[in-house]
Amino acid sequence: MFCFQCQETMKNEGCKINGICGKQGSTANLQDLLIYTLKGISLVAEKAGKIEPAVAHYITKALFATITNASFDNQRFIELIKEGLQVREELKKKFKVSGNFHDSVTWNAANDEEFQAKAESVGVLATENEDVRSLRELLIYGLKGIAAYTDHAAILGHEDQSIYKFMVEALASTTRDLTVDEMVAKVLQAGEMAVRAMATLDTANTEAYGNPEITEVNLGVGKNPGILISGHDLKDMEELLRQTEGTGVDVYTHGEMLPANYYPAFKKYNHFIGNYGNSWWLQDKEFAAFNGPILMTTNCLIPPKDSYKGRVFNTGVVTFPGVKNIVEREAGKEKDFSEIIAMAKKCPPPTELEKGKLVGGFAHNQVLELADKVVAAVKAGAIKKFVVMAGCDGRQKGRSYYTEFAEKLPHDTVILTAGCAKYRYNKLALGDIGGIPRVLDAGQCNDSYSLALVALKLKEVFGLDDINDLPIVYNIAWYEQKAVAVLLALLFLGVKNIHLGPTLPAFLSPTVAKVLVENFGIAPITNVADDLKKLIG
Ligand code: SF4
Ligand code: SF3
Repeated sequence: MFCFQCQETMKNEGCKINGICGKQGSTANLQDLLIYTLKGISLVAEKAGKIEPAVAHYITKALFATITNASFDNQRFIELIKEGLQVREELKKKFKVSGNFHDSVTWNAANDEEFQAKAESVGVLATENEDVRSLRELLIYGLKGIAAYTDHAAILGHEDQSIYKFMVEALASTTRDLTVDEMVAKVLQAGEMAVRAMATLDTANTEAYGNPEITEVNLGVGKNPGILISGHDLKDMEELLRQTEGTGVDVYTHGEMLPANYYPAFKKYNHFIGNYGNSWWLQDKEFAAFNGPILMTTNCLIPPKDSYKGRVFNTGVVTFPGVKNIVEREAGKEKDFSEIIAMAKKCPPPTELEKGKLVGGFAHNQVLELADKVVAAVKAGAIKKFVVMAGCDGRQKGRSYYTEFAEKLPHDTVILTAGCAKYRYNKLALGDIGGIPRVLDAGQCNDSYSLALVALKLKEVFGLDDINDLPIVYNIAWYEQKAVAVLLALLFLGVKNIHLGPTLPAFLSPTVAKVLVENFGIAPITNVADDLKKLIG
């Protein structure tokens, strides 16, 4: 295997035997073969000149399944690859596409051993030139993030066909010898598509569940048994809340599901108690302490410990061998969570981890309602700078940098956040500026779109020509591929001088990193004191 798609990759070079994430080498290889199969399908779809909905949905689901910490199950990947081969052959037949124009269009395997053998030959390192490899993988990781957001939006009935068209073009492009400039252009186009994907998901979420609003989220526990729900899928959240109503079972969010607390449609449920615990990497301790069943709706799952494995349920693209999977909803019906609810009834209530409250819900609509107050605070000099600290959290010790950075920011700064990076500082007592909290949480990583909208609005209010003239600086933490999509989105929107940490991606070759530094001023973080001086002055 060779995988370097996430921030925790071995020695910031690449995982070569097994993943730091717990993914086996054979699983990583099958993920590579799945991506290779998608390239073949895309080449055929390009020749066919048409992307049918079933093909678009298959490509989206398959890309999403390869995101870090989503699926650890070889069998699931073999099924997905077989499905892909079928999709590819049917496309060829239907649109009379023939010829051996690329191996990804013709390869096949008779059994699981042949799948593994093929998988070993089509990985990341099959592209020998490190700059070509770097740009192709940057594009593919961006696509994975876009696919995740596209899938969530599609579940709520919102789709943008241009995104599917781009996925196909982009995947097909990675089989061709393009110039560096052409590859860079594709990567930037992925940024544009990431903006569209997040915008589509924003519309889907807010039309279905209302606009997030300022909310005090309870961090303590109640007396009833509970179900803990994590991940990013709000449709699962909706159905779980409806099915648990009146059962005596409470619902709590974990990790990236925390922002569900901000939506009016969910706040109306009295048995929705609040948020339990922190970000994904603490789940081994926190899931053990929760005592009741846990539903993982997307990444980030870590290999469950035996002490609580029997209480974990997966759904959507999340799969782990030996963990029960809640099957997809049939058209017009809900997913069936009755087994989880029945288990919860027999479990003790959660062990309390903390008490108190957390304030969030500052997505674009809510912030724009406060716009006058915010603008007045900036004009009066009460707010000197906004610091975007969005992105992901992770288990590396060095991420305490973000806690320290938040603590040491001057009191006339406001942190804008989204994604699970916030758990590094959202429980600090950072106070407020004239009633505006110093940490404004917009929501999940996809709600970084809200932060971009706020920046564009401020640019308009202050009559500026360039988004970079705003008193906003960017210190972003990344972990997995959705953060890659968010980063590309910000670059597409013209944001410069983003500081990225805890490390620059291993998949950026020195030449590609240089392109990003020279054209966009991207820089790695260094230490808190120097970065504060550089970003805040
Ligand atoms: Fe390693 Fe990250 Fe790939 Fe897992 S996802 S194998 S930790 S690079
Ligand atoms: Fe977190 Fe995985 Fe990225 Fe959605 S849940 S931000 S790491």
